[in-house]
Amino acid sequence: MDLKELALKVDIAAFNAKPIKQLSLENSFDLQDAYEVQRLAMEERYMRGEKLIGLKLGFTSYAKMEQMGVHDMIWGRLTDAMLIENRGELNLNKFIHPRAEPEICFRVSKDIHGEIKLEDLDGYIDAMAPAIEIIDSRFEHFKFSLEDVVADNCSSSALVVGDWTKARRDIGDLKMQMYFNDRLEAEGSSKDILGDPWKSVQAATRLAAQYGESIKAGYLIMAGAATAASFIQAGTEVSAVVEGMGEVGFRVAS
Ligand code: OOG
Ligand code: MG
Repeated sequence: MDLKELALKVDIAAFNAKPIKQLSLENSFDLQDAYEVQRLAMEERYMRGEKLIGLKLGFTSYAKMEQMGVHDMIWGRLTDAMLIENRGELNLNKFIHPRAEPEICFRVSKDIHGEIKLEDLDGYIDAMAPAIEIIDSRFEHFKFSLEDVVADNCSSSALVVGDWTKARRDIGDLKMQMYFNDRLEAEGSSKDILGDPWKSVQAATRLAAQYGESIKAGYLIMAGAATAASFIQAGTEVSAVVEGMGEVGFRVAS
């Protein structure tokens, strides 16, 4: 099977915001192949001028695993084209069926080579911020297998990052809320992210090393959603609050 062909399929689906059938329905490929499809699909984006700005972890919370029926941690790549300014606007025409989820974002302050131990991460991360990830599966009905979603760069499509605060370790139980037009849409705790979001950062260093991706100073690491994701609609003001870190938000254009 031609992995490059699968990569072009997901890339074109993302580029045109047109859903496709799950790749796994007609192709048999394993997890390692899926990460290779993701890498090849990202090459297409880089060729169009997009720049890698960081990594994201997925299915780091039970709420997300249950919602999507996938029970293994996954990772994907973030590019500058996915960034939405805090309090900025998101235009739905570039998306298929986008959903939003509340997250915590970490900022890398020093190049990371290889896996870093949990207790040594302080030397590499200088700041953290409340964030919202907008995910948009390229597969029909937002349905996928583990291999499908990995090939599709873990549904990554956009992110909004709030104001940075100095990184600290004691963030193991912070309330995380997402609001749609000031109505509480989802609520969880940072402990729902692997028991401690720093564990997501640790996992990112392990996975990046395993797959030969480098993590550079200035990169962002999205730790994964604390709650299930919700579909967003035109005209909605979406915001997220992480206890002690402040608020982040965007408006869905109408
Ligand atoms: C896959 C992406 C999962 C998270 O934070 O758990 C993810 C999906 O749900 O489509 O980003
Ligand atoms: Mg996410």
